[in-house]
Amino acid sequence: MKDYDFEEEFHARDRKQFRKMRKHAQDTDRSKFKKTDQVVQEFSAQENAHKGRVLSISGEGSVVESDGKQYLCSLKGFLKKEKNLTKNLIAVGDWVEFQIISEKEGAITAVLPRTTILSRTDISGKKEQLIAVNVDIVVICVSIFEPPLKPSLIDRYLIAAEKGKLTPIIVVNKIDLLEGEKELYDAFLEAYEPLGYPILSISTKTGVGIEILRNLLQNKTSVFSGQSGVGKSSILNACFGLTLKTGVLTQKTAKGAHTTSMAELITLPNGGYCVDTPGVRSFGVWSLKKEDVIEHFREFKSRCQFPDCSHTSEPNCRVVKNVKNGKIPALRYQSYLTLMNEVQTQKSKTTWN
Ligand SMILES: Nc1nc2c(ncn2[C@@H]2O[C@H](COP(=O)(O)OP(=O)(O)OP(=O)(O)O)[C@@H](O)[C@H]2O)c(=O)[nH]1
Ligand SMILES: [Mg+2]
Ligand SMILES: [Zn+2]
Repeated sequence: MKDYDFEEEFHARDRKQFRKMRKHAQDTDRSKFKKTDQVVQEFSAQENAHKGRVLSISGEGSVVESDGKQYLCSLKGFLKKEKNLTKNLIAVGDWVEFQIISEKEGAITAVLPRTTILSRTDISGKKEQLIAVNVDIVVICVSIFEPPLKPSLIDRYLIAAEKGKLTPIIVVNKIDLLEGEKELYDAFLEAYEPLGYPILSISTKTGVGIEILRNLLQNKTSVFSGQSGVGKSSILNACFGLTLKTGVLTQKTAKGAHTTSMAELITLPNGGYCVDTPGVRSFGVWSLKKEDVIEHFREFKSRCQFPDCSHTSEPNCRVVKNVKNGKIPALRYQSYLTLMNEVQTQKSKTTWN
């Protein structure tokens, strides 16, 4: 299987197909579309605005829920003109105003102010892509093996969470696979536990940790993020008795098969919401700056005697010395170097293999 740099590339195949079908439908049925335009105008005159929440977005439009009903909504033309540095105007979790066109259709007229934003750099490297908004918690899902741990991906999500005002929780799934091979897991805990982020080790296979996670997410809105195949959908199924589609790993690379194809806001049985997202292969933090990286690796600051040190090649830098003598975990420093290298070379999009 081809390795896709961004999951969009993977799913683009389906979207292309869908666009073709839509174009064909439009070409062959102009009357229907004209009629819809007309109805939208009539409703606009009546200022018949409803408030709703965006559950999912696809090529067909945005599914908006309001008063227990779902409407497939298009965007009003004037909203589209606002497109600038943001790739998508509407995101999963958005509160919107919309006009009802029919039993199942609507048109979004306004997007209400957002409290939190989880975003990334889009495939072009030039625009911000919103993943989910108005979400309290980002669950950073990782596994130690299958797929292998990528510490710099964790740091990318942690930085994105801080920028977007979300509370991060790191969930290490698949700990049933650790038997006898705990070295990398221990190194990860040694590096990340002292930083104070909540870390929870779980297994959907044995059930360990599932109840704790369920309680943490109850009555909150959370977004599940991470590489394809780490078990995001499996965890949600285990915690909340859902039936989300889960996939198998490719045997050769132990990577996921991009099973979840679009972000979706799901109502939890006993209160709260969660967003399942498609797994990423790379995650560029939108508008990542050197200061963001320095701020994120704040534990280095007190270790170094030089105020403007990059902690890379400066002679006598105590951070470098502490890495050498093991006082700073190599795992964390390696992640720092990866991110610093990215901002210094002005690359907004990188892979980290
Ligand atoms: N050994 C083990 N395997 C697990 C565990 N949790 C999930 N898996 C397996 O991991 C594979 C991928 O799970 P998914 O839930 O589809 O992963 P995902 O993160 O949602 O993947 P995408 O939707 O592609 O992003 C499946 O074969 C699951 O059965 C676990 O705790 N232990
Ligand atoms: Mg999934
Ligand atoms: Zn230094």
